[in-house]
Amino acid sequence: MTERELEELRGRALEEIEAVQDVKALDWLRIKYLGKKGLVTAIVKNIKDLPPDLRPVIGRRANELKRELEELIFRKREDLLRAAEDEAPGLDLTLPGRPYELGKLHPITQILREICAIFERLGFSIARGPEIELDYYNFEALNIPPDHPARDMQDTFYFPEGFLLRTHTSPIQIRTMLTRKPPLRIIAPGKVYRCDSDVRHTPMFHQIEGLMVDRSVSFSDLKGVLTYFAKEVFGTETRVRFRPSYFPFTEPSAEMDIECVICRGAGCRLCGDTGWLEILGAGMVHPNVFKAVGYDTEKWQGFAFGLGIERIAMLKYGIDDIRLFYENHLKFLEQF
Ligand code: 2NL
Repeated sequence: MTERELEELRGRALEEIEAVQDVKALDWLRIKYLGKKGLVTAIVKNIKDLPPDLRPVIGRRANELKRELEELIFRKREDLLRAAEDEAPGLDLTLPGRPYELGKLHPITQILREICAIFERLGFSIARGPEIELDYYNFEALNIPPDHPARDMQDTFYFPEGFLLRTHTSPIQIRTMLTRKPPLRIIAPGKVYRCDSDVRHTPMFHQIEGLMVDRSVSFSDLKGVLTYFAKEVFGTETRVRFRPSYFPFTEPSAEMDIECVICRGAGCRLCGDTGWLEILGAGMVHPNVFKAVGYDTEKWQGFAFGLGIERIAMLKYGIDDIRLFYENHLKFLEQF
């Protein structure tokens, strides 16, 4: 083995490594030159058989060549792997990303917010309160007598120690009146609970109540505000009517109907051939309620109203089964 032969071997190795196209072929080259029985390995092994004067120089050059080839093969492997990655079929970096499935608000939440927004435009602000209530705020302060059917175990969910699940959002208004002085314009949205379950009733549903208290609030203010509300939700063409009614917490009391959304007054199955649909109850706040919260009935007057969100949503969208809101079928929910 001479220096020239060693140089020729180096030249061939460099050429072959340069030309190689895949990792497997590169592996074969590594074995060919640097493996146990490889060409460079053999030279290092056989140094002892060379004439003594050649040993140092050939030995050094052979070891240098070994390290050079190791380094070269390592780098070549990296290049080949990177190139293979870039060309891998099915990886197209220019493709647009997978879009997120955008979630949306539950239809009840949508209508609830829409209705709140209508009253906020009229100067009402949103008040909230606890869903677990005391008998006093839910019934007593609202002039609901102890023998009233709503207080029955069959109608209200009771906890031990005098707690209950609120059956309407009126206790929010009682709490607000107890902590704030009139004049007052609030709406009280939220979940309410009643022991009731069939095609038209779920044990939990949503309500919005409203309350306006000032020095000279009249029944015509009530009619004006609620007529505006109905036309905002169901369309400006929608006619409304008020009928006398009864609630323990208002006097006089009324119910408001809208013209049937299906037959527009002609009479159909939805409106029971009356041409009208009941959408809310309302009235002038009963003096006993004002007395319970310490408001001077000579000075202050007010109107209040209450409506069920599910009912409004069902009429607006033509839904015939209230339970659909709570079954979590995406096919239903995605429509809103
Ligand atoms: C209905 C009827 C109504 C009220 C709720 C109310 C609240 C206070 C004082 C007086 Cl603090 N009234 N709320 C008044 C009339 C009717 O709801 O049918 N709701 C679904």
